[in-house]
Amino acid sequence: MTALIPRPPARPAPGVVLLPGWLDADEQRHLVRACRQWARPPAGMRRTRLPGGGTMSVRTVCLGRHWEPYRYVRHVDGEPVKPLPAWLADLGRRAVADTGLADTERPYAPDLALVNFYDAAATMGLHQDRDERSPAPVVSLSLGDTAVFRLGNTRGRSRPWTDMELESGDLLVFGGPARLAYHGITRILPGTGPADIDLAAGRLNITLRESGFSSSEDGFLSGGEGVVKTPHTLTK
Ligand code: MD6
Ligand code: FE
Repeated sequence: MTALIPRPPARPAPGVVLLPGWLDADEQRHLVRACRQWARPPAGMRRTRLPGGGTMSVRTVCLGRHWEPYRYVRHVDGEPVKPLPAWLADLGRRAVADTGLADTERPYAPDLALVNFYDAAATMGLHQDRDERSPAPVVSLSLGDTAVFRLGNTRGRSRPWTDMELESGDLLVFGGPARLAYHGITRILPGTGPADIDLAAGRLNITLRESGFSSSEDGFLSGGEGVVKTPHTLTK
């Protein structure tokens, strides 16, 4: 919802920048419609099964590389993962630039995205994003219902933490000393999303990341799967 009082940019921790309302309604609608296409099979949106036997409450579709606990692969159910469109990588680059967190030495070059859909009951437990090898920031875009995002610390799942609301159109960039901070979604506030972005209910979150893996390294060229834990270079 459009705030009556504009929310100012925030820097809740070193390396974390929130730019409220970074996406306008047209951009949000475009992203929602793109997510709807990506969600279709093959390699469409699904609930992720956890090794302990549980199932995540969010539904996920990945672009570029598929995340499964706790690695990135190029195929899902035998189908190739959909590519990450260049326009979405460009959007990620612009996002990082706008937060001032860009690395002057090296352009931000995301090669994968996770798209998560939350219904009113979905949450995401406190976790670290640590299956990437690149230290580059994670770019997070929120669409639809407002979520309560819990930003914790790098030591563990206990306090201190800061709760903040992520509204539709908000950009959150997560990098630097916070890159490995625990974080999660404690709840969704149903009915809070904008009416004009073609998302009737729920919340979409798109995170863009640099895997830090070369395309040959994860078995793509050899046709296999799984992350090979060998040193890599940051050259393409
Ligand atoms: C979400 N986001 O907003 C979940 N991870 O639905 C994440 O897990 C996340 O927003 C890394 C960086 C930014 C994020
Ligand atoms: Fe995360």
